[in-house]
Amino acid sequence: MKNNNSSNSSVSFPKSRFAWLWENMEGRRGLFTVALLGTVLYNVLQLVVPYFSGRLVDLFLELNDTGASISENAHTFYVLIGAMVGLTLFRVLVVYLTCMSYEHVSQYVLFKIRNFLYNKIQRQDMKFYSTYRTGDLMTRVTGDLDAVRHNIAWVIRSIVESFTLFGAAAVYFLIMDWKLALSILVISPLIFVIVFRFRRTVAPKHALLREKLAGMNTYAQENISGNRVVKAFAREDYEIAKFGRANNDFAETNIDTHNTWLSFYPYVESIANLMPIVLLVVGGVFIINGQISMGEYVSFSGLIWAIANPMRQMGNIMNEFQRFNAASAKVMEIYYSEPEIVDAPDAIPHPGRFEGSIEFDHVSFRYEDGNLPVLKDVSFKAKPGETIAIIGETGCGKTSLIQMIPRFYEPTGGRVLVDGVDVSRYKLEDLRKNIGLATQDVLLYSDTIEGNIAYGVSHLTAEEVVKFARYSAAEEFILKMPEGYDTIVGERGVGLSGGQKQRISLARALAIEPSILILDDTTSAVDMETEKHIQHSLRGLDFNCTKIIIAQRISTTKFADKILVLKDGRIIEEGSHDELIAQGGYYKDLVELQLGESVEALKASAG
Ligand code: DUT
Ligand code: MG
Repeated sequence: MKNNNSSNSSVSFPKSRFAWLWENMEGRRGLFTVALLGTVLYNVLQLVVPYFSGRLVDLFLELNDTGASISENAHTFYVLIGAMVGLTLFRVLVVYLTCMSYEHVSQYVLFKIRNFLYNKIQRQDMKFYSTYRTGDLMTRVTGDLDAVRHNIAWVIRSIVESFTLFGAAAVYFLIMDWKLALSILVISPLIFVIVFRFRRTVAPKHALLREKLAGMNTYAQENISGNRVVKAFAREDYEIAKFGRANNDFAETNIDTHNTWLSFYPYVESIANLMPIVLLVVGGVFIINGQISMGEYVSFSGLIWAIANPMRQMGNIMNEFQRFNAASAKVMEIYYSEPEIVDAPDAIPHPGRFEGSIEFDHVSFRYEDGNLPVLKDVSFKAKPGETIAIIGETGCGKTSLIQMIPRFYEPTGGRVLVDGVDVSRYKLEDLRKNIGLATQDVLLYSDTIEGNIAYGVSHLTAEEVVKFARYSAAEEFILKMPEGYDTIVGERGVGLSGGQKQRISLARALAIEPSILILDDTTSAVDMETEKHIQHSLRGLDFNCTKIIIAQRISTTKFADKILVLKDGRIIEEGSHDELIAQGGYYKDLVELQLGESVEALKASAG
């Protein structure tokens, strides 16, 4: 698998990140808006309490006899205290409810996008799967998506919070005393300059960090699923060291990313700390001059944090926002990806069975990432019910050829026709439902044997499962299994031999009673006797079916109506077993090689 998808964060998407989030919030947009308003509200309320304390000071403390003034104005005093306590409690309630709402909305969006992505990934074509590494895809639906969630639950909230707090405090200061307010606020733009510089430094680090994480996940995923190979070559230490390096690399990148803020932090902190000093000096002078009251000064200094803290918080927010930026690009890339092989807009529906005729009409093909043509001007026909065998040395293009029939790939030249119609004209689902495919590397699901056989037709009865197991000569070994057809196989179940797996995969392909059956080296791992049984049942299937069989053994190809000999992507010989032997070419040599005797000698001994 290639890794050419690592850093295309510059790709453009149909929607901006925020428009995309908004789109996925559908159903919870109202709640999210209310939460945002709640955030604005509780931050404004944060300023009201200091306002009241300022009023208290002015009303009572500035007088000479505080005790006497409190007892005289007891009513006002208690109202002010009560309002402060009441407002604080109310504010806590609003904070609680808004936090719950953000969490709820973020989980809702996470759930929605994750399902959407899974759906997207399921429907991708072969090219997608050879482009993206599994570990990378896993990272997108887990870690990256979580960064998106975090953006809703925390980053957006923090931005609104900081700006409200700062804005409200600034307005409040300006109303109280614009000169004192300006002398403090004039410092703040400096912080924005620093934070934007920080953004430029940290953004590429987050992109890198995200790649390292995906890389590490890919190592882990490949080594866990490929652990038999690791063991076979006794490469555990090597793999552990390799993972250790990836892990270390990730940790270091992480530290580096977080340290980035540390190099900006002293400036921001100094500027933030400058504000109370300015207040002390300028405010002090203003009090002496009588320009502001003591109470106003108390309100100012009680609120100076509302200006300074959002400034301090900016770095943190920017950091998390860049993480979201890097991650969301990865998520959106999959979100907006489209398979290249899709139904034509005017695709022909074909709900029923196909007759099963196949025609390759001057088909050529090359893989997008390969530079050599894999198929060159391949033409042949198969009538409904016929058996076509394809033989040829490894890498000559057999698997590539059969992948054109279910449209896993599309020819770069020529056409593939099924029932006389170009396969690209059918609806993909209708076409593929009619094709039973047993691939070269067998993958069984962690499910019962019965479940695996019935994978393509969930309503298959137990009798039918047995029937298809018999066709593929699998019944005997299945019955010897601890729980017969209910034995769990696959990753966590009992192990099966290569030939056993092949037979289950053959039964699975047969179970859909396809109009076209494609077997890619499906009997390569079974013994001659079993293969004979399979060949026999394939000839006697109780449904009509055109068969394309890729094989290496003459015993498999012998009974085919037509044998195609493929060499370097070209058909070099074509005909029945006898015809090809008579022709005396590659096929005849192969027969002799496999039988260990010359054809002539065999004929003579047969008499
Ligand atoms: N190839 C690619 N990309 C792929 C698959 C194959 O470039 O995703 C190349 C490898 C090979 C050629 O295409 O050179 C044909 O491969 P194919 O898998 O069709 O060969 P085969 O005839 O099925 O070989 P085997 O008998 O080993 O299965
Ligand atoms: Mg192959």
